[in-house]
Amino acid sequence: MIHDYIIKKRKEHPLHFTLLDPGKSSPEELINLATQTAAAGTDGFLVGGSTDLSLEKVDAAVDVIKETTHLPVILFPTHASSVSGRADAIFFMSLLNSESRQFLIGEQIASARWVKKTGLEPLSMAYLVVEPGMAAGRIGQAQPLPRDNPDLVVSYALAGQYLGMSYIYLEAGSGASQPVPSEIIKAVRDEIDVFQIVGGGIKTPESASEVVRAGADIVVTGTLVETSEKLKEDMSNLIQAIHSG
Ligand code: 1GP
Repeated sequence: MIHDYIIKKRKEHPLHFTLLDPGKSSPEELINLATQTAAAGTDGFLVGGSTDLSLEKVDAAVDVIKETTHLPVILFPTHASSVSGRADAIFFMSLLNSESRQFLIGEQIASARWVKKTGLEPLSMAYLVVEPGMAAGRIGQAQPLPRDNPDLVVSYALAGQYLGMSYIYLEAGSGASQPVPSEIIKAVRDEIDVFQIVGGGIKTPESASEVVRAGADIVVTGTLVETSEKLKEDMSNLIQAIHSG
């Protein structure tokens, strides 16, 4: 089970997950990205993106990543229509600060029976979009949570925990100029007992270390993987900073 894998690994060190977007990279590119990030020490892969991905694209992406590495492949979906039954698990998530019922519970209802049928392991997650939020905020129709209001983010995170969610994901948005502020990560860490995932705008070992020191259990990076010219080296440095945090 992937949840058990995460519990076990977290006892050793904070984790790094690599986000791969089948809307941005071809299957051939995904093989290269997965090979290099696995060699650099990533702990697992998230597959998803904010664009409208077809099921065929996600299926193909999951297949090539699973053929390339033995690491867990977890769906990070936007829509029920692109939930691939070939992954190991799915972040079964509700965007708690969305203003749209669709992202609070609609897509989840639409995918629930398919998750059951395919045997995907659901990892229950509260997804919180913090400013600037980028495409995740726009597409998810979120009112991004203010960067200067840790108390409000704690209220959302606690609500997620009390609703039974095992993971709280603080998302600044892919390509954000700055990660979620440390003050927010610390405040959430102090109040919740479940796993804290942080992503969006993390591009350097220094910013990754800061996020981990503030209290992230899992750090997600996507843009760096797509844009780095020395992928293996950049990822090794970033992942080392996270693992030693
Ligand atoms: C997006 O948090 C992830 O959902 C990753 O963000 O692309 O900025 O690394 P980046």
